[in-house]
Amino acid sequence: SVVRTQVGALTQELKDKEVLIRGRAHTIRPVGKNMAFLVVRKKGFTVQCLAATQSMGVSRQMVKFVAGLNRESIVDVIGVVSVPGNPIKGTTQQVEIQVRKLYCVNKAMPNLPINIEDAARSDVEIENALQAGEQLPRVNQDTRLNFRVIDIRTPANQGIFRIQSQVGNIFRQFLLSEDFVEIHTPKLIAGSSEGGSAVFKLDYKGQPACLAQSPQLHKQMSICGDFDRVFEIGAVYRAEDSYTHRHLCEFTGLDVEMEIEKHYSEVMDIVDRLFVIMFDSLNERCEKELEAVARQYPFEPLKYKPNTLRLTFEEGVQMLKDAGVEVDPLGDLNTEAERKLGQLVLEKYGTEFYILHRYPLAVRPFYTMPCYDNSLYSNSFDVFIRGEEIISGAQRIHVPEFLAERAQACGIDVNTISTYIDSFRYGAPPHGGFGVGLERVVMLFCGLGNIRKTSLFPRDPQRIAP
Ligand code: ATP
Ligand code: AMO
Repeated sequence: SVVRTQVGALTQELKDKEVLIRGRAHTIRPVGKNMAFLVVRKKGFTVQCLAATQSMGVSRQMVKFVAGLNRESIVDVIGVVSVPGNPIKGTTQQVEIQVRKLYCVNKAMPNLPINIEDAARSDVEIENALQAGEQLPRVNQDTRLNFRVIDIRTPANQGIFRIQSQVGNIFRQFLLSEDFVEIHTPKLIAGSSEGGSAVFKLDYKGQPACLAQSPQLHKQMSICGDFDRVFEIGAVYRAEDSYTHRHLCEFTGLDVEMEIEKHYSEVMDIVDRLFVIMFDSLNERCEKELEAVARQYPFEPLKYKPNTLRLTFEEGVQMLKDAGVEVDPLGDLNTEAERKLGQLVLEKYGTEFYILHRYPLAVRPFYTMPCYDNSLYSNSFDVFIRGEEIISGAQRIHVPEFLAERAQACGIDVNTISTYIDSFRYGAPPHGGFGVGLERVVMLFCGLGNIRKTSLFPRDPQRIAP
């Protein structure tokens, strides 16, 4: 009887057993008219199958059929497992299947727009081949993204999105275990939630509306509604107008909001514990995936400490000044200064993950609580991996009159957020929270230089397809 099994489960223990596997025709190599090798791939595992007229009663016609398969077609292979004398090169499974029958379940088109092994090649491989006088095709990013369905079949991409899935899982597991409630806030809202112009506007049955720039207003309103601690994993929309390596027009936000007793450090404590557990768990659960990513895009494992370093913005500015970098002490750090500070922190403290807090109030959103001791600064923070921002967070203003005043001062039309401001008139506890960009976490944890690599179907100012 035939054993239905998976490519990844094919071991030498199955020797002489007849098996049925389903997978893709990864590569096809005919040898003369009487033999054809077919490598079948499933979930990143590969096995070599041999269709030969000398064995299993295979006809010449059958060999021709195998030889003529289009790559990436879906096939069912029935055959007997054998263990070859010499190790098989280039497949993950160390057995071979002697094909008895083969069905093409659904065929792929003959010449795919990109080849998996071209898309899976590392720059180093291409350079080495060049040195040896051989030219290997390089698939550029736009082509990859245009044919993303094929591109995401590469081992590195399979790894990236399995890691991404784990980031979301670990986030949810940790927060549920800390008594947070998962919420789902509306993505169609009346106005901008972050201030600024990067908003997608739309017509909501005759009323002006927009796509939520964050769940900010509604996560805070949920706190006013007596959920002490909430989180959300959801889509965030930003009408960014410039094309950068780290901005998308739609990304996944991991958002947290919680009551606090006294100090915004309680929010930073959650960030600290969550992310140390996150990194430990990723290293543990995603070993294979991280290896697959590193094989194509080499990177050093992230350096982090069991207790996350916290620096004040003023301390950060001083470190930059000492290194000869001029920055506005009450302005924001630009991308270059953030990177430089990341380097300085690594040299001085040996970590690539740290929190910078007490930002100047002027560069934070209207809902941010000023510092009690100095209103030029605020009870807020950003969190960095390898010198790039992954999180913004803060204590929020919970006094309605002050909130309205700050919104106005920041140029926001208070009418568009009146229900939000009113929420604080019904009694609101002190609270704070933060927002994480999922794609940025994966990009920076894996040292990838472009956020399009960690977005399954990225939306940027130039792309809304596929
Ligand atoms: P966030 O939206 O959380 O603040 P961010 O990474 O966009 O994340 P910002 O504080 O907006 O951070 O900006 C930090 C720096 O990043 C800016 O000083 C600017 O140099 C650069 N930057 C931000 N947005 C853009 C953009 N759309 N295009 C180009 N550069 C940008
Ligand atoms: P902020 O605007 O800093 O804060 O966004 C939070 C985090 O989201 C990510 N991010 C982005 N990722 C991809 N493409 C973008 N265009 C983009 N913009 C931001 C970053 C950033 O750190 N409401 C606050 C959070 C809070 O205080 O709770 C907010 O939205 O990783």
